[in-house]
Amino acid sequence: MIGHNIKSIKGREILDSRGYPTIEVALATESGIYIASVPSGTSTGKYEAKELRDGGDRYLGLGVQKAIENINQIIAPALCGKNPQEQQEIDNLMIKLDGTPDKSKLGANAILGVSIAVLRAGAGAEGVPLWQWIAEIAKTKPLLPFPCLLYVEGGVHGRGNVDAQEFMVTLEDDSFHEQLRLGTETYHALREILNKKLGKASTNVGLEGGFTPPVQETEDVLDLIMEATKKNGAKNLKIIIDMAAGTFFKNDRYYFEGESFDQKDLTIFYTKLCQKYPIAGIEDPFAEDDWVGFKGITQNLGQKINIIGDDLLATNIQRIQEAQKNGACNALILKPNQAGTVSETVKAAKLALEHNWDVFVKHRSGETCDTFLADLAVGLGTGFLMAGAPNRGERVAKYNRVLMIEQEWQNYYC
Ligand code: 2PG
Ligand code: MG
Repeated sequence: MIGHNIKSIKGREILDSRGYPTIEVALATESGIYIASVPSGTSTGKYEAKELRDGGDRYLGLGVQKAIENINQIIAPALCGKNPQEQQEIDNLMIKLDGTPDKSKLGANAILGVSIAVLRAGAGAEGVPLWQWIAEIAKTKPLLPFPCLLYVEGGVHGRGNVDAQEFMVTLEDDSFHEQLRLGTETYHALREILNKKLGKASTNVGLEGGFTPPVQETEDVLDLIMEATKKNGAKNLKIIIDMAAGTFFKNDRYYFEGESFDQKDLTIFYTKLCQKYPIAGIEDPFAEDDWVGFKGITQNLGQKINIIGDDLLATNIQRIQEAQKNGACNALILKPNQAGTVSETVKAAKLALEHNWDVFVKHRSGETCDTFLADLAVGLGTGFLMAGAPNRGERVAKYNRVLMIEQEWQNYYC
């Protein structure tokens, strides 16, 4: 009889897709070794669980050796011998060992790496794919997601072009693989248009594989995307923009495209965009503490489009509850590293789903090739996966994992 209890846990320092250190965890049971790694953001919100970084000169102060020491010397001894299928109990134990509200003592990066490795070991003990194990522990109905493909990047991801951070697209078709094909062909159509109109350098890509053309205005980007869609004959295109408005908010004003806006003017700007383009959602249209701005836009546009809380909600149960109580938004960005454990991530998703919110499982600008997000989106049945452009290995890895699940799916449901 093979034992499934945790035998050892080890952390190591690896690089993320931006060339900054992050954590990889290897967890062993008698039945196997389970690996997990942790992403990291650039436009990080202040309500996220805190990553532990070393400071000093090494790796520009971004080393994670202290967090790894916490894994090897504090978390591992406490978890060895435990049954990895007790996800909630193990996550609670790590939260207790940390003892801070934002996981700043042991580091949310340390805790999340272990939490995902435990989840993988739990699935291994059960002998089922990860997405199915997630559905089992979360008591959710699995569903293949729509890919929300990133086409253009600006703001702090794109370096000096348009101020809005991300322009994403969903396209309707019968299956995930057809949606991915159509979306990817349209991405290549956009590359051709950019090449022709703005020269080769305009198809350089940003942190998440989106093009970073030298255009300054949101409408210019949207026109280019519409042109690419028409060229490719793609139907039912929907656009989602991540404004990441916190990145251009200062002293109660929004400094955007060479002008300064208050909440009312910015809402008018968004309303006009929605009248002109097929926009399905706006993520972080206002800064993370601007509840007034969020409430206003949800009242105005919330019937028609998703007002999506990312930095506003930070995958945090209390903030989601607050937003539901006062109608500040109507959709959730779900990022496991904002919460810091698998169990809290699951709770956040369920809270949103029970409220009939759309839930977008989302990557970070600093990613690894870990494909956990794909299983998470399928297992929780969130309906949407935002994993960047169909370009850059760490982005494509997640979409490719859904393609694999699509085939596994046949064995379970067809
Ligand atoms: C966001 C994320 C992911 P970052 O704002 O939604 O695109 O950006 O990981 O840089 O915080
Ligand atoms: Mg965002």
